[in-house]
Amino acid sequence: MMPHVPHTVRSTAVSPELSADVAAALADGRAVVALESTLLAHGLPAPRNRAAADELEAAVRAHGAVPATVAVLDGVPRVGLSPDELDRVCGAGLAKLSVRDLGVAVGLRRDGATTVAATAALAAAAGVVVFATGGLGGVHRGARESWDVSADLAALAGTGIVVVCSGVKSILDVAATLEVLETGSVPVLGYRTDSFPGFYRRDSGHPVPWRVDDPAQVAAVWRAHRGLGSAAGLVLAQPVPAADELDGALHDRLLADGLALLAERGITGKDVTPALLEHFHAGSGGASLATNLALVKANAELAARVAVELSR
Ligand code: PSU
Ligand code: MN
Repeated sequence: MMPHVPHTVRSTAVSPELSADVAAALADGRAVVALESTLLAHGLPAPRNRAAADELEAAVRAHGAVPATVAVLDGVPRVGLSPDELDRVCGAGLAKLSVRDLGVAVGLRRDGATTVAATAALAAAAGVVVFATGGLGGVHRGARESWDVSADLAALAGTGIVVVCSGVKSILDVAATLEVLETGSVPVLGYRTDSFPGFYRRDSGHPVPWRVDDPAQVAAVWRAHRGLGSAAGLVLAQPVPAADELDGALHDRLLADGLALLAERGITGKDVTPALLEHFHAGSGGASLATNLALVKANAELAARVAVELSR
């Protein structure tokens, strides 16, 4: 006789675990905004990152939406984190997970912070439509030789989510990044701007294809984009508030030094973005950190307003 196997799990579906307030909000059709954890774990220095996590969630709540910070903890993909879980995300040593790493982290029961790509994938799987971050990953300078193109771009082309960001970091090849977004059929909207923002700077020097001036327009565009059958996400690019913009000369100097440092130290792959951000924070005496915090907070606020509009 075959021994009786009490429960054989055949389904391989892994769905993200929702926090109670995120689950309740989604069930009621209320506004939810996903927040990314790589910017906390690898983009901001500890312990400032922990306060930032709370500030971003508070900014979302202040504008009428429920925040859902996304990460993988003990192999469980989570959408909506408790204070203890945010402590873990902001502590030392968390892996940086892009989409390709999600199955590995789940299969091996690891912890990890999610990038824009991985956050978008998990948020969309949970039914969250709006997501706020700082800057998208993109095509790196010298990508013709290094082939360094962030998986964020492919993820956006295939994931139905609205990403509110301040453009892409000026450390990237902005023109090439915009081209790849076009190839991926990802609409790019400037929020109250005609210029694609450059993260630390309000203007990357490249125009945006379209401009919108209020959250209702974003909601109308999103509904039409999806209604017409597109599977792609949408980029809503908002420049950093003018008062928080990094000084232009300081920015250009740090960028040139930072790129030289990368080459000198042979930094590649997923370490490139965190290393450059850290170089900016150290080299600007904290000015770039203030800029970074201000822009992410403004994006969380705008994302909440868009999510509220979409929940109507
Ligand atoms: N925006 C920030 N800080 C960050 C990042 C974005 O303000 O740290 C992160 C995001 O998680 C983004 C990642 O997905 O950088 C891009 O990394 P890569 O270039 O290795 O794909
Ligand atoms: Mn890369």
